Amino acid sequence: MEATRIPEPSEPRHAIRIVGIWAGLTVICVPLVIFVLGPHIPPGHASQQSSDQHQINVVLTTLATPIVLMVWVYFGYAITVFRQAGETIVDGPPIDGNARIQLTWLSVTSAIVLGLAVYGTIDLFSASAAGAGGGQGPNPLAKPANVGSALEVQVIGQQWLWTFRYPGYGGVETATLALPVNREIAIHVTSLDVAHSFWAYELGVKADAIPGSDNVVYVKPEQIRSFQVRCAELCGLWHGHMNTTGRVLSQPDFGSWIAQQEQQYAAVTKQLPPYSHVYYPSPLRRAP
Ligand SMILES: [Cu+2]
Repeated sequence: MEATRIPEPSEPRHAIRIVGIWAGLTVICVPLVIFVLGPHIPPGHASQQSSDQHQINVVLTTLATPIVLMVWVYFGYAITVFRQAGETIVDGPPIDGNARIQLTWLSVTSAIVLGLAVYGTIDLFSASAAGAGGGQGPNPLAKPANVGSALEVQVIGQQWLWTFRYPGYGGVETATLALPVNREIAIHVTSLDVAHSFWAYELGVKADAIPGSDNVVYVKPEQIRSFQVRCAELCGLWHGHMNTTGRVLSQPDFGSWIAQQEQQYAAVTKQLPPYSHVYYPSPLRRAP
């Protein structure tokens, strides 16, 4: 009975073949990922922040491509070439470690992970990313340079709708969100009842809406267009309906829109509590 299969002298150099197939596919696929798939990777270019996230997603997908190809090529090669032809199942030779493969594997993966950590940290604080805030409370670490001149807009979540407040325009509260293009905007996100999450994915913006918290995100819209606003935190029965459509307007259009809102809601604005970064509505005064 044959215990182990001794490789024939004519056995092909499998490793060289596998690496050759992998290298060929990598040379073909990486440019395809960058130039063909890349432009379609979300979240697009609606704002400075979404462009930056788009670029990072393209970098990550490009880096993942050779790794995925290596897994697929090895898998395909193994099931094609190393397939057991007959009935007998024979163990492979007992291999106890391979220093060269282990060293290569550890150094390549360490270089990728550490390189991405440095790249991500530099990008987070760079002028081009402009600090998205990230909804990390009232004083986020990464802020845009011109944070002082940002237009403040408040997003208020409640079961199950969003309202928006503009403290620079008499504290008017609106049912739709409009933002001026090419202007730094500081979005202050809070909630009146339970945890929600304000997510405007085309703008590259997401922040938790927590009662009693003021979570700030920064965004600079760069395209005149509409965008989706969704709640991204399960917040009760009608969570799935907690969405609306926001608009990025030209600066003159935004000026006339907000003037119209101020006029239309003047009587309501007088009844609102003064503008604040958080509100504590009395539970007794809420609708049953
Ligand atoms: Cu929700």
